Amino acid sequence: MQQPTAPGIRERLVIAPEVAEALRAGRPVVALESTLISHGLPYPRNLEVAGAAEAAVRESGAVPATVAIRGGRILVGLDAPTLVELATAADVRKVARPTLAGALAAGVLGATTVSATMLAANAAGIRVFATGGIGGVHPGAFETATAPDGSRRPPSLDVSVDLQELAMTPVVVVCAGPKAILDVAATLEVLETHGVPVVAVGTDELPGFFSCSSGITAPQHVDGLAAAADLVRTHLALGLGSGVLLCVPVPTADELPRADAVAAIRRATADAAQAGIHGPALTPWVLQRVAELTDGRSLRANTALIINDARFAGRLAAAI
Ligand code: PSU
Ligand code: MN
Repeated sequence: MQQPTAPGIRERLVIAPEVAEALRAGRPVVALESTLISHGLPYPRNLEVAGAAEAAVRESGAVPATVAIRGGRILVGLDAPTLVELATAADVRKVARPTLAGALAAGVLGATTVSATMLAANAAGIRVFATGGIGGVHPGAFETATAPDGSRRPPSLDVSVDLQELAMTPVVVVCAGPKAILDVAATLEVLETHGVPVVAVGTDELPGFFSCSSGITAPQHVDGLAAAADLVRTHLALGLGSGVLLCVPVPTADELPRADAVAAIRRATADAAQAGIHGPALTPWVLQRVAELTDGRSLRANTALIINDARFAGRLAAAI
């Protein structure tokens, strides 16, 4: 599984001066993804969250490096106008490992998902990356489903490339748990098969993205920052080649109660199947539908958890 950093990726990087300076001096840097800005949250909430996540990284003593794609280059660290463009432009491309070359060759404006952001971070020498939730195994990926009209749908095989990237790229991803719109138990199994440590922080239950808990016991857990930093340092020093998934629960005051989240997600997932949504469009579509069904309460949780993850990642980067 282990791969050396693809040298061609390094040649494509445009690292912002502040980020380059911090990396040279060995100061902590945290990578942030941009798909949650372009596809994960509505405007203007997305722009507020992007700014607040960068501010949270700074407050915890690290330099933020939001990643995006433009003009055949991978930008590591964005200026304010580029953040605004990502938050407002209608035609931002969602770029993951399989679509990286296509987006670079076409020269388009692109937002990076977890997989593409990990590739960029690794090439830049950034070890810690904060996001909201990773992609994973979608419900129905492995089972035959029965549609409302009685017809049978074959397994979709929709498993996010994020899981494969965590297996291949030694970057620590801080999230609030696999997105609750996924088959979380199946996602954990695939991560285990790929040798990716999944570690809950401050709780022995796996955080449930919108809610503090998913109702599933975490494969591993640590008490807090110091123990998380020890585990991460040890994992990276072993040189296994894989990343680590650290799961930090959304702050209790901002969570969407699990029963509400489950009901909205069940409905949104059924609506997506009815509407024939699949592939890369599925995750953004379901997130938006959940926001509608919860009268925006899912957005409050989503916002809070992203900022909370960014703050924790900043402290972690400073600690390792
Ligand atoms: N987390 C969020 N909102 C998002 C995503 C994560 O809170 O929009 C994005 C991430 O970029 C993740 C992607 O990598 O969704 C997964 O998409 P897919 O399921 O198509 O692999
Ligand atoms: Mn997918």
